[in-house]
Amino acid sequence: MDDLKSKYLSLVADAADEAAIEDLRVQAVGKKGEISLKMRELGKMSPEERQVAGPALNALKDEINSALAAKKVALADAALDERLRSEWLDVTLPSRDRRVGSIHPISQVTEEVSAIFADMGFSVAEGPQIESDWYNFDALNIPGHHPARAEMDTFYTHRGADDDRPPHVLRTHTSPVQIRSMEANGAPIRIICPGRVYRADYDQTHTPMFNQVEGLAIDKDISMANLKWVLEEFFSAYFGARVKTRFRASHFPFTEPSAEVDIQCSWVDGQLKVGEGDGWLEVLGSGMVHPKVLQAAKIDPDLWQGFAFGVGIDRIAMLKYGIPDLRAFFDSDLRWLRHYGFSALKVPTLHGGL
Ligand code: 2NL
Repeated sequence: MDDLKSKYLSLVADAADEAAIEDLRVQAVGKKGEISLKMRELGKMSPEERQVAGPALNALKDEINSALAAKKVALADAALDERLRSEWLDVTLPSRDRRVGSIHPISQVTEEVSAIFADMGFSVAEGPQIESDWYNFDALNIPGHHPARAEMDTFYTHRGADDDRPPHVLRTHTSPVQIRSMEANGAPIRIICPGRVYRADYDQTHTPMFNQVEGLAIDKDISMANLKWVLEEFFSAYFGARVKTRFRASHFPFTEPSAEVDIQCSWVDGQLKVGEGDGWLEVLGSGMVHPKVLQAAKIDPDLWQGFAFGVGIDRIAMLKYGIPDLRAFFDSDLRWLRHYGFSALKVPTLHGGL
């Protein structure tokens, strides 16, 4: 019995892990373990022998069980100590650098413009970028022979060989959105239509896709005086300084009379300043909506009249933020724009990353 005890206590002491302890438990006190076999022999003993051996075996079983349990706890403690020693974190290390997303400057300017016009009672209308030639041209009094309708200037969709419907176009302005709005809601109406437009043009100052915002106000007594006030109000709010405008007679098929609008500016040390000096910069086309256009949009030109205008978003974004080349908007790496003060790019990071 003493042999058994010293054998198992030393085996337990030497056990390297939990699996070894479990093996020892089965071997010593398991159903077919050495102690259990000894206990089974108690039946063959005389009562006197049994009275001595029984309690001794029980005591031995208890002792081995508690040695196993104690060793198990000791091993777990040692394992935890080892983990605490090896698995540590330097919480003072800087976090990993991450890329920071931001709002594209065109989207940002579109939001600014929409907010300013919203203050003047204009809501935002949107429509399809692939249009029928009716909405893009005919409804706007642009005749079939007009150069804008030539393949050279407009992207046309492809029709199948046996399909003789007229092809659709990528809208060349957001005017079709205004036609659709007039048709759907009637007059009076005050909307702006920002969005992507397409023209087959590519050089320093033209990209085949660009962004435009058009505005439309139709009521019983809207005049060009209202147009001038709205535009001056807009430019002043947008550029953050009182901006004068100059109207020059012009021609568009969809307005009559038509005017090109310049804003007041000056050049100081090679830098353009909007809203000061005696220079003028052309930024916008406008006019009173042509009666034929109202008619095409199911509005009675004998009852209603109004103004419309169109301006390039890219252009007014460049003017406000001093961006020299239109193609910058198509650069996927926009970090350079921080230089021009685009607020959405000034995202604070933990440790001065991007
Ligand atoms: C330009 C010219 C302009 C319009 C757009 C318009 C829309 C309707 C009816 C009449 Cl539905 N006009 N839009 C009017 C005048 C000029 O844009 O050169 N933009 C940069």
